[in-house]
Amino acid sequence: MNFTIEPQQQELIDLAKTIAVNEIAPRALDMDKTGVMDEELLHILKSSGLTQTSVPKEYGGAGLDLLTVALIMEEIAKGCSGVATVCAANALASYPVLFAGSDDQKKELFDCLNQGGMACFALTEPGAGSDAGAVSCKAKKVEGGYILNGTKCFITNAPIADKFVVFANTKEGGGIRGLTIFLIDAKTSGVSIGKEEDKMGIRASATAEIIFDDCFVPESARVGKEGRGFLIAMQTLQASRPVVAAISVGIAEAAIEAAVAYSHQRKQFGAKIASFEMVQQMIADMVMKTEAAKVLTYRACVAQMNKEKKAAMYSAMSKCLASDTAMEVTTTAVQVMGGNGYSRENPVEKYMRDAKIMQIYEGTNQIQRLVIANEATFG
Ligand code: COS
Repeated sequence: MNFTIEPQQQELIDLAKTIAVNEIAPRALDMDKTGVMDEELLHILKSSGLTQTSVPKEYGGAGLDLLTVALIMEEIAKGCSGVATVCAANALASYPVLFAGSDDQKKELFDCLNQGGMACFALTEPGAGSDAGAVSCKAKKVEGGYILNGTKCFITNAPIADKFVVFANTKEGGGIRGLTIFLIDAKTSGVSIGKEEDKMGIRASATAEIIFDDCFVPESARVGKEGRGFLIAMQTLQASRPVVAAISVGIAEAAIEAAVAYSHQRKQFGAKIASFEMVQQMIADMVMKTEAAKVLTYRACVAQMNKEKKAAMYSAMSKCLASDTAMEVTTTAVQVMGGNGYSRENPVEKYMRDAKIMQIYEGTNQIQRLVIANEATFG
């Protein structure tokens, strides 16, 4: 697999690495405890361009390709995957507008992100998770626009977002053919933030419900045609799953670094535990599996960038393998570190809790296997 990274793009990857080491990692355990993103850190991320990785050149952004976005998120995730999730959620919200939005809508969203604004992708509902077509949030056509009613849940960035990219149903009976996308300002009357989740991991990222109560939006808020929302949602998730894979790789790499450092320092039976073959076997497996996940992640980015026929399958494979690997590697890192790994004084138990969501969000790994099997069997 050949790929080149432009010097300008490499600069941003290096900047992400520096910020992860100097600004993110030192705050990660505190943010994990409080469940609140550090305000100063968010400001640093915004002013460094790390919350705007999806903005194209023609709208004042860096015009990064997917591989560069993934490499940036991998670096940020080494510092804290909750922070990477906050940055990646802006990209996730951008894709539907990039794929189907008008010039005005692109200006609205990307100007907002360029000025340090935040966005969220609001698809999931209490009754619509894996079954993304079961959205029951209604968008009723009225003169001049639509009236939205319904509740979205588990929405990353909802409490801090300025713009919501919302999936609602414009068809009477519902179903995937009625799914329609709207770009909605957070200050719109009839929109409110509901329950905020108290999560197991990625606690630096805020996750909440969004409630629409007779919320009127003008026709100009509709992104693309009525009924095209499911297709755009699938295209969006296909593009963003390799980013989840990259975040997973970042978590696994951070866990390996911590476990290896510990194995050099910890002595038992009169020797450093790094010299014991059973510990070496654990570390060998961690490194080998993470490297395999990394290669597949970059391959999925390239497949997506080249619009390859099997891009959806590569995307699903990368997300599934990398997140399963992150879960396994972080669990093994806790094992290498024993009681100290289990203590909240060390970051590996946080990595383990953070890794779990990677197997769940942006499509469970069961859904990824469904996508892979469909392509491998019938594609
Ligand atoms: N790109 C473009 N179109 C796609 C697509 C993709 N990657 N995947 C599916 N489609 C299209 C299909 O071609 C089909 O179109 P036609 O009916 O015109 O042929 C349509 O979408 C329906 O596809 P399908 O029949 O496969 O839909 P299903 O209802 O069976 O659902 C899964 C497919 C399960 C894969 C989908 O619902 C999914 O990804 N669910 C997980 C959702 C998710 O990730 N949620 C996380 C919350 S968002 S952070």
